[in-house]
Amino acid sequence: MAIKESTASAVNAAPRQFDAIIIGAGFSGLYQLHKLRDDLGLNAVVLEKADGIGGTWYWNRYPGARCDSESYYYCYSFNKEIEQEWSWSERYPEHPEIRKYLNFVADKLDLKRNVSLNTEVTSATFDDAENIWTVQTRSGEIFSAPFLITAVGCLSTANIPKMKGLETFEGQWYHTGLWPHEGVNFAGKRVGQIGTGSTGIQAAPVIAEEAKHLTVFQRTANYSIPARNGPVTTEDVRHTRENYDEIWRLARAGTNGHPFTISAQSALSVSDAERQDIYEKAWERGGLRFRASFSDVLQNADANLTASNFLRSKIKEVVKDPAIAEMLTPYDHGFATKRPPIDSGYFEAFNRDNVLLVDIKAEPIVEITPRGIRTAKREYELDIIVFATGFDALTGPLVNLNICGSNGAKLKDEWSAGPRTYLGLQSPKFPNLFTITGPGSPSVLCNMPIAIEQHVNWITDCIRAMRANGQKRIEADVDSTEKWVAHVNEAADATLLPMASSSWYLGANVPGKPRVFMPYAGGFARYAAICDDVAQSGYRGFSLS
Ligand code: NA7
Repeated sequence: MAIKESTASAVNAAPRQFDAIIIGAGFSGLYQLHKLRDDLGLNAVVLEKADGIGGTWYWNRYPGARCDSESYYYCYSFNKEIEQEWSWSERYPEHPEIRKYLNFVADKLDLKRNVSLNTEVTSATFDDAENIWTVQTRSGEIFSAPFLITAVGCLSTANIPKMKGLETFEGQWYHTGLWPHEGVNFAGKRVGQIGTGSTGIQAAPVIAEEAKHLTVFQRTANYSIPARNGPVTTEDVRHTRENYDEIWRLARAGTNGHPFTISAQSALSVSDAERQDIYEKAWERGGLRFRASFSDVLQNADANLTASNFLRSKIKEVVKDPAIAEMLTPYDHGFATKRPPIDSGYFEAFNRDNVLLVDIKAEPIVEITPRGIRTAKREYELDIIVFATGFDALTGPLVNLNICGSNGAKLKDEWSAGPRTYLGLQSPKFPNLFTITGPGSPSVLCNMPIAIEQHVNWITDCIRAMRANGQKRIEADVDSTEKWVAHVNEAADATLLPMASSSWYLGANVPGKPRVFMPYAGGFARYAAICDDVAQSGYRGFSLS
């Protein structure tokens, strides 16, 4: 087996020395390995907690789990052979196909020999005298390298709410982000699902088909656009392969890393009939592109209201029972101010006899009992509880690594009031530590592979330049970080995004987490241009020595 496995026998062995350590073997870690090893000739290693590659897609195997970006651009763009050899089967790739794709890429580039699986990083400590990171793993292995790159993903720390009595539940319970590989048999079972974000909206219709009964516990009603998933035809594949250059050009030129442009016209500049027609067409086409129907859906509250109202009316059209339709209709936030889900039959599922909706704002969950979930009103008997309750997004996976930087500074403490990064790539007091798609970068507001490639290329170029100049240490300046944090806030405030008070972009889903808008909302193209400019200036805002 080419992939190396960490073993308990390695406990407290001498540090294994590398030029670079990468944490995580998803899209970002694999590409970073390829760049450092094959372009720079570095001795790099990827440390991966799981027993397989795939990152987010290794863990998220819940029913209905598929990507909301379309398959032809939810992939790498750096290798023409991969583009021409791989073909997707569906408009939105399902989780097994994404893992298959990543394995195909890893095999093609012979990456697995430098991936250490079953290797969970438990701490990382910087040595100021030597400019070396030392990384410890769960089994006691020690790795060291001048450069440490976290490629741990934005949505990889499950948010499992602390609900009274969960330990007394006599059925089974699962979090969607930690789904059992053997699957869950819902046949004949009474299932309770908590959470109606993108995940819950994907899972509910599939669970409803399989289970005897599904109760959906909804805290916040959500908008959703039909995905309109379907098979990819031979003609689609041919067209994509012939047009990849243009697809990537468009994706990199845009706000969200998608290969389509946001309309230049305001939702308020057209007649009601024209606007309705544009929304109808976008609804029929399906997917996240609905957001691009007008220029100002995310900038102007009145424009946003037109989209929100259109989608509210669709819920009422689809859901037969008006009382249930009303419960499912969001009023507390505007469309796309929280991450908009796309679905395959979500609202339709509530027309089924075996699906019940419970509004837990009206009847809060009081406790989990041995037999199910008790709300303020009654007990719901359940065999299985599915927590579709999301993630401690962006900062959770980083803070959990127990990172200790210069002079003993702890990332956990430094970020206690919210993440502080320069360009989302580095934080003061953490020299030679780079984060791929961390807070302060477009990350989750972007089609991830595009954001990942831009970061990996930038980090690789930075390390290349440092080596060429004989520099051993790079650290973000406090000043440039302060300015960047202010700019991240300013970029968010120029949109309606901070207005959704329950958004995970703000950390609002995790009790006690500071409310700070985390991703960079200024747009991918603008962000990439800033990063390029910083690099060309000789890494302005960083101290190099
Ligand atoms: P999300 O979008 O954070 O959704 C989580 C859902 O779970 C959401 O409806 C939450 O309600 C609900 N939730 C969270 N905690 C609780 C508690 N304690 N009680 C009841 N309900 C709760 O996570 P997803 O996994 O769906 O999606 C994450 C991203 O993955 C998605 O945006 C895409 O980028 C891919 P709330 O809205 O907070 O009231």
